Amino acid sequence: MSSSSSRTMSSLLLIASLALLCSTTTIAKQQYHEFVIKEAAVTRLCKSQNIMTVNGQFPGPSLEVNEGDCLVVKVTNKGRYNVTVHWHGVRQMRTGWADGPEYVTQCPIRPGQSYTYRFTVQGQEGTLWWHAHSSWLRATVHGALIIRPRRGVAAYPFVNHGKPPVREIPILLGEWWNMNPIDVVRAATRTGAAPNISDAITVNGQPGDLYKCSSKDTTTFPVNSGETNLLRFINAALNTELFVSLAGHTMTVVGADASYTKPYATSVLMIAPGQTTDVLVTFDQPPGRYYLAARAYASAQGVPFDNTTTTAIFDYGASSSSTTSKSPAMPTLPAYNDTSAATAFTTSLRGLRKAELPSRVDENLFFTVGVGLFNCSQGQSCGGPNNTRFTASINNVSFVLPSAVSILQAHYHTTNGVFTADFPANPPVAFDYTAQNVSRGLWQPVPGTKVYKLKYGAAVQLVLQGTNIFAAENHPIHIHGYDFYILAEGFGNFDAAADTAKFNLDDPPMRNTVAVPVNGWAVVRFVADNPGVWLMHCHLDVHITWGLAMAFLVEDGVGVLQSLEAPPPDLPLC
Ligand SMILES: [Cu+2]
Repeated sequence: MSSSSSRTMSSLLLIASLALLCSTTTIAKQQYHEFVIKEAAVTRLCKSQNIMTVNGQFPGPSLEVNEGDCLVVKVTNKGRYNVTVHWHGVRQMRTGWADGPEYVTQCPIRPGQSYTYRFTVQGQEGTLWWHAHSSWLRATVHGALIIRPRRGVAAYPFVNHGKPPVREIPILLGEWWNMNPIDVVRAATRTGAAPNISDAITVNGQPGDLYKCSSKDTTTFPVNSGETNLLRFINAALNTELFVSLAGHTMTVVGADASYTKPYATSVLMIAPGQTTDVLVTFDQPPGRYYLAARAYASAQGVPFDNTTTTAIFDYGASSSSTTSKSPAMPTLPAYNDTSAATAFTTSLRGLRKAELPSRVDENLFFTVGVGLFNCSQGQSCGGPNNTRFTASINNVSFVLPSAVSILQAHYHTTNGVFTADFPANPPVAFDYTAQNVSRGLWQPVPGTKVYKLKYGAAVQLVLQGTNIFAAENHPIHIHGYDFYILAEGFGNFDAAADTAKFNLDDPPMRNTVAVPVNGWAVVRFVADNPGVWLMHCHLDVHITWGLAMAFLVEDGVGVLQSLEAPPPDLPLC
């Protein structure tokens, strides 16, 4: 070996070992946190119940890092259910073992056990979040993950009169059941029927003034007159896409899913589960109290949903009793079925900078996404419509998790029999996906644990095509381990000949979750530069429960820096 190549090799090894140790440069730092999963008693909607929490907090603790920092989070399970934690939107370059989806990248942390997640947050700035990725625990086990620009060397690209925002306010939108959410999903899985809808939408864990027994605990955000603040919205709800509005104030979107956007001024946001939206608001109205309100965007016709409205209060001028006695101003929200309002919002977002897109496409994928119904087989409970069981699928495969080992472990140790690599690149049968009456013969998917293999560095274009099977619906599709550009979206069937011309290759928004229009399509592009096994799924938990998921298996490239790290020694066993 020549001296220069041995020097290259040793510096590569040095970089690799530094990455493993999680200590990086002098600027970046390592943060250590302990998450104890445990029950806590809370009262909502006049009723006390025990919920699963992190450290007894609901919502859970906010983690605040600077870009480039390394997080070390020891999760100890003192609850009664298996649990894992997913760091939603974090790219996890080479650290798939820390991604978290149960039976995909790790076996669950059993009650009494612990596991330490180690990863670096790099190349992403804005708002992400963390949540349990096991059954429906994420209903109450979730919190914000805030990423500020790198310490000392970078700043927000948005300023107001040369000043950064005065306050930064995380706003977690959630969904509340007057029941243990685990019991809700278990009942649905047993009967085959749809799970119960939630009883409330929440802002930072509180339903707000429009619900019984809730007024005294309504979330209130104190602000000062004239200041510009950064609101970091996270939709942590399980099954509900949300419209959000703030009375009397314009919101200027500056980021989504921890990627910056061109500033976009609007009176209403649509945030799907899994998505985040960062907005600037200048509090320049007459001092007083203003409601922030959120309620469902429910795109599936005839499907029950939580039609309640959550509120929180922005308060500037609360100290005088004359203003507190008046009820706060209420914003106007779009109707629950206002697809035009949802589409107007999502299609207005643009990336801040010019996209770095490869001109070539190596993998042209076309995936149908939608729900379906299994016919009843003998001995089954079939509580779905007309004696069926609800299901969901991608390209007619209804995803089944393994149970003895995770897919990533099976891949790393080349264990056979856990998954197959034959996930189809196209629907097995082409049909009119968005027709009024899709033939009943196409409503029943095939269960399977299938992955789609990608070569390291492959440029992937993926058309996500919604179907009108059972009921068309806007599906928030999330890809683990990747951000992707959204090149275009539309209604009806994707038509390559006509729709390719509409692609925005200049400044498309980059996200980790795309809300695929109801009875429509979205086209995303990414480069497979992160080796590992990466779940892609609908972020409506009811749909992932039914199998609306698949996984990409991205192969190692050349050398250690293009390869998945070795599994950590404390990786849980199944
Ligand atoms: Cu869905």
